[in-house]
Amino acid sequence: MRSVANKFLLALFLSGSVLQANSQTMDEMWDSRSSDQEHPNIGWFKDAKFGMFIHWGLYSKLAGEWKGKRYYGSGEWIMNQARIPIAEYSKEAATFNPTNFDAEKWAQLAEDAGIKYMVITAKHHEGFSMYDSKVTDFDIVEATPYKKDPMKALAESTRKRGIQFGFYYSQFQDWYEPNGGKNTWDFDESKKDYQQYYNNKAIPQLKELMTNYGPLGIVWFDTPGGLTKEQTNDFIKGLRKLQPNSLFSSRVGHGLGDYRDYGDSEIPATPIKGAWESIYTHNDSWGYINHDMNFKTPREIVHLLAQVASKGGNLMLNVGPDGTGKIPEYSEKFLRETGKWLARNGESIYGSTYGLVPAQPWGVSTSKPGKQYLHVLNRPLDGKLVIPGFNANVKSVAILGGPASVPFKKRGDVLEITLPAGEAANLATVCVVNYAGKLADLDLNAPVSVSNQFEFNSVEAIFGRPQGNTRVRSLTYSHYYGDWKHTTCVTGMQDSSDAITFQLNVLNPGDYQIIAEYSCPEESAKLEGSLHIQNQQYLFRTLRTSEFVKSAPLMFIKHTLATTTFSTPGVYPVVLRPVGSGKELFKLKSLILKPVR
Ligand code: FHN
Repeated sequence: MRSVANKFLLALFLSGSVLQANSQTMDEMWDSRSSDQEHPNIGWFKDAKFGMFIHWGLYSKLAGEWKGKRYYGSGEWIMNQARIPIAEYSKEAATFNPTNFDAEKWAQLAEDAGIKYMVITAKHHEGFSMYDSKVTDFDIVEATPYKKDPMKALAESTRKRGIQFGFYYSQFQDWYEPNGGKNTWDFDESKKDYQQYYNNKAIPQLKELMTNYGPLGIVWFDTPGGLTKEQTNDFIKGLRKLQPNSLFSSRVGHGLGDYRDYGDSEIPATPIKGAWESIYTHNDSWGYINHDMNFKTPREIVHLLAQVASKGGNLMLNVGPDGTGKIPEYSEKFLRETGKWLARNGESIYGSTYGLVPAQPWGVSTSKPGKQYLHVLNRPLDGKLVIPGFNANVKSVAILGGPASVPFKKRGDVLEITLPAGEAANLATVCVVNYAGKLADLDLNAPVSVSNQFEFNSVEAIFGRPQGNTRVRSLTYSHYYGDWKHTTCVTGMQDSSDAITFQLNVLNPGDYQIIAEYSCPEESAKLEGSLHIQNQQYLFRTLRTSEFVKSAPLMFIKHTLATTTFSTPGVYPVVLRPVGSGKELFKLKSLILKPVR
């Protein structure tokens, strides 16, 4: 029966009809691929490493303000945040006239930034189509004085520069349509017929996008709903017939799709094999907001790119053009600076896989056959990079875009590289270590380096070994609205049988402060905990910071728990546990070892 239903669904798909089913949540985890084989065209994606996301719609014209009230966070959600009735919101189209839009300028910016693929919103949740659609008049050609289709030009301008082009499509949420998902202020959600929405809008529009704009590198689905896993599989099969080479994001739903998208502004805590992508806003909003000036600097973008690449993934960074079609000045400026860094150091990013040198106080690594690229994000005071556990024969070490050979020495399996002076100005210096032999895969249980050559050494929660009820997990929260943040923390420690142990590889003896960076709600404040190191126990009492509520900020404090003296280099375990109260001690983000100067 099932195969008959699927065939029926496939036929319906191609004729534009899809069966309705129970909705699913945005948090639907990546549980299984639509097949075990990778998409035959996944290679360009895994090599590309750096993409540009563009959120551009009617919301860009509102710029985070409605009837004199300013909204913060996701500017593209203003219709929802302000619960603007369709009758009012749709009128905005009559004055949407993006005469500053210039496809060549946007594509050139992407090229200058070292970007290899671009994904732009064809239709976001607001339901307005930013392309010439025959399915609805609520689109940029029929409903605005602009009357042109910007997507045709952008597709051509990117493609001629060798940049893969793709569309973002909100396949379930559509606040303009009576049967689209999640407009609960104009409609009664319980009376909606999602099947009708898929039949009459989502599927016909996806067909238009996958037929009229040339070969698409990616179709980037978002906030899935209204289909079962089986129906999503058939939905995918129907689309594949239109563009077999196009890659589908995992937000098509049910853990399907051709590569995994993490949560908004989320990087996995450990290296991940396979094809995956972290997506970040450039400021705090996807859509343009004129009062959001929190733009990530070139250094922050480069460090973010290095962090993501060191774990094996792609970074797709979003820009939000304004209602006139202009990309914000600081997005242009900072992306171009990033491009200059990539022009010199791109070899360490493009085509790389996750690094085999575990994260160090100085930075992270990426890999290519016979090479480790060491991204120096935090320059050691003595200019010496120490890489413990480098069990391979080093042939040479160079600086990308700099000296072809820099001094290095090996003491056992410890590699030490002397960085040339004057590199500090670089957003991130990259050492390339050419080696023979095979480096072992990453051991996440390896001790974490601690050195007095840095202002501080942050030992992240993921490197802790939990005992008892203790769990290491990613916590999601936001500051404004929809500007999701993720922090991996040690959680669940409530009794003395619960503990977290870190193994510190102390490279330089001396005095160090031991600081816990944690979040602590009122109910856990003033609880006693203990820190155990070098046969010494240090007791402490927690300090209150903030409650853990997903839609509110999760605030952290840096609390000095102990001062200790390491008399010799070596591996030292440090154990944290509650004295025992039955309440969670705190949510530990990191342990910080700060050399006493
Ligand atoms: O609701 C959308 C949001 O507006 C934005 O498009 C992001 C981009 O990843 N996706 C959804 C929230 O995760």
